[in-house]
Parts: sequence; C-alpha cells; structure tokens
Amino acid sequence: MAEYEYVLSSIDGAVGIVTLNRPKQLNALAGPMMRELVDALEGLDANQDVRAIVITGGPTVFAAGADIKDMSDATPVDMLLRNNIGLWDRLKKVSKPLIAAVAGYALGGGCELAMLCDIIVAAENARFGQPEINIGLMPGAGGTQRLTRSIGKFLAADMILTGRMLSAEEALQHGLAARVVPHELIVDEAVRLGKQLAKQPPVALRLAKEAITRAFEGRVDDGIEFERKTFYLLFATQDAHEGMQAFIERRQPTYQGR
Ligand code: DAK
Repeated sequence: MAEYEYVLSSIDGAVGIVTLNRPKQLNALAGPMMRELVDALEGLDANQDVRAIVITGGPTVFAAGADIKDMSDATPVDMLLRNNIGLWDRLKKVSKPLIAAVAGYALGGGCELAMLCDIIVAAENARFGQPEINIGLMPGAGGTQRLTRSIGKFLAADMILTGRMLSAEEALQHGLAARVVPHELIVDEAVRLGKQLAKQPPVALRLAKEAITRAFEGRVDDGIEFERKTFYLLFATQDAHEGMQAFIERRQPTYQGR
C-alpha cells in the first residue's frame, strides 16, 4: 500500500478505506492532500480485490472545506492554473461505489466531496454546509448544482446564501444522507455497508452506479462550468480576499461590494 502524508489508505476485506488525516486543521483540503486523496482512491479503484470504497475523516470531522490559507492571496488565474478542479474530475471517474462516512463538519469542499460519493452515511454529529458566502466566495466544486439537485432549490438556496448548516437528521430528512449512525460507529457502519455492496455482482454494481450518476448529473455539467467560472471570478473581488483574511485573523469581515 502506498504511503501518504495527509491521507491513510487501508483495506478491510473487499472494502478500501481512505481516511483524511489532517485533524488539527479539521481536514481542510490543501492541494497536496487533494492530490493524495485522488491518488489513493485511484489506487483502490485499480485494485481487483477491492469492491467498494469508504472515504472518511473518522468519528470527529470529515472536512471543513478547501484550505482557506492556501487561497487567501490567490488571483483567478492562480486558481485556474492550480488545476485542483482537474483532481475533482478524476474523482468522478472512480468506477467502484464510493461511500462517504461523514462525522462532524462537512463544509464547502468537504460537503462537495461527500456529494461526489454514491452514498452518504452520516454520524449523528455531522454538520453539512456550503458556507463559502461567509468568506466572500461561493461553492466552486459542484455545490450549487449537486446540493440543489439533492435537497431542492429552496433549502439549497437557504444554505448557500446564508451559510446555514444541516444536522445529520435534517440531511437524512431531505435526502442528502442515506443513513444516520452513532458517531463512534461511523467507520464500522460504512465499512459494513461497503461489505454488503462488495457481495453484489460487480458488473451490475458498476453499471448501476453509472446509471444513477447519469440520472443525477445529466446536464449538470453545464451548471458546474458556470459555477466554476463564477467561482474563479470571485477571486478578482476585494471582498473575497477580505472574507478569507478575516477568517484567518479570526475577525468579522467588512465587505465593500467590490
Ligand atoms: N481552511 C484552513 N484552515 C481551516 C479551515 C479551512 N477551511 N477550517 C478550519 N481550519 C483550521 C482553523 O484555522 C484552525 O487552525 P489553527 O488556527 O488552530 O491553526 C483549526 O482548523 C480549527 O478551526 P477553528 O478554531 O476555527 O475551530 P472551530 O471549532 O472554532 O470552528 C469551523 C470550526 C468549521 C466552524 C470553522 O473552522 C470554520 O468556519 N471553518 C471554515 C469553513 C469554511 O468556510 N469552509 C469553506 C472553505 S472554501 C475550487 C473549488 C472549490 C473549492 C476550492 C477550489 N476550485 C474550482 C479550484 C472549495 C472552497 C471551500 O471549501
């Protein structure tokens, strides 16, 4: 098994497990971590012994979003050239079922990562949100499209425009989470579900996953293209840099509308 700095990759029976492992920063998704995550997932996808894959941060936190410190000085061109989005696109090509095992915060890119998976299992302490608006940004990795399709326009707008978070029970009620489990059991329950999937016929599993993804994402790519460009564009605003700097300095932002 490959060695990584920011993620742990392991196998339990026929289930691959990738654990985000940057707990002091609440698993904020820095660039190198994203690269490792995608490499680890592709490695497990290519392994014939693995039939399903769990992505988790363990029982405390899933991921509090992209690393704001990485982005606070970025220009739109910096964001474009970093090509982190190319990494997200690779995640969409994983052919085996992906289970997000979410405990604690799944915010911004963390929530978007969970929504790239096929099934979301939430711990009772899970908190889902797209709070980018609070730092002068908007979702940039599919949140405006996938959240809206998952829970409906009006609740998605409430979350994206105000930064409101959903509890695990609310996520279950509105179709974002498929199951809620006690937080100390989050990984065990997700692996148990993975083992159940691993017993299913692999070709049918793969094609059914693809069909569901097509149902969910048909023409969503146009929306994601629009979202991505507007996300980059926000890096040309003073307010985005003020919002991110205020987060880093732990103060309230002052927005000028510029
Ligand atoms: N980035 C960097 N550091 C973070 C972080 C983040 N997103 N979230 C938390 N941390 C760090 C904090 O700075 C702190 O570090 P130290 O100061 O101790 O060194 C540590 O984690 C613990 O955080 P707190 O002290 O803030 O903990 P609290 O329990 O008080 O608060 C919180 C927890 C999750 C409510 C709070 O940390 C928070 O609001 N975090 C930010 C959440 C957020 O705004 N997330 C969205 C980020 S923007 C892209 C597409 C999409 C994206 C990027 C690129 N492309 C198209 C290229 C995605 C963007 C985002 O996700």
